[in-house]
Amino acid sequence: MDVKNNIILAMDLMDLKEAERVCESINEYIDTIKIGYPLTLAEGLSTIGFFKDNFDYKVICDYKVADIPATNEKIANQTFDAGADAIICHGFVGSDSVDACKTSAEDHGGEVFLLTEMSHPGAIKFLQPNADEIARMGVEMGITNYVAPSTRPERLSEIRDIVGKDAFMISPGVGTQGGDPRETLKYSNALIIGRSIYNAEDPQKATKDIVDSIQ
Ligand code: OMP
Repeated sequence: MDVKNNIILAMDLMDLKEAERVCESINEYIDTIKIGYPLTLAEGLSTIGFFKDNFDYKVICDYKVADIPATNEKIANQTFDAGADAIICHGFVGSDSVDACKTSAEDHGGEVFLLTEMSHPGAIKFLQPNADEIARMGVEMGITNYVAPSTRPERLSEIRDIVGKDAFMISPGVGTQGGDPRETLKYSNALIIGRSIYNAEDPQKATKDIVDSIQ
């Protein structure tokens, strides 16, 4: 996936009008948006089409899909039928569940991102000990897109070594969670940034500052 300025906006505002205002103010810097449960549950699955029709964004649906294969397939099909370009799925559920998302993505001409280790402190207990295995599973399955945490550059580096230099890796945790944009981009292809932009007093300036800092 080609991401303008290597920045993906994590749009977790729960009011579509507010989200639209933020997007309008930073449109010159952004061409890819990630939406998740907050906005989708508040405003509906049609928000995917809203961002595609009004901004021509690539839309990554962060539904962290983590169910049995049959249910994953239904979730992924609904997501792609609604116009999503990509879906994020969890890896800890195993290869059969991930494969259901991957197959749905292929059937719809979309992409799947495999979440390896998460960015928050709680991920250290259960996810971190298994994250390398999850990444290796992804490689064996032929998955080329990964999510890994900007809050732990040393782990980013290790996960990059596993998935290989040609994999496309995107990283949340920049800014509010403590991750550093420049450090993250040593290993990752793109930054996922939410609150540091949409909660900023001036989202346009906040985005421009980040863009300037990584150039
Ligand atoms: P901010 O912390 O506000 O920049 O938002 C980060 C975004 O990335 C949110 O939408 C999170 O749900 C998401 N995220 C993480 O923060 N950590 C992860 O490990 C994985 C994700 C994700 O899958 O995008």
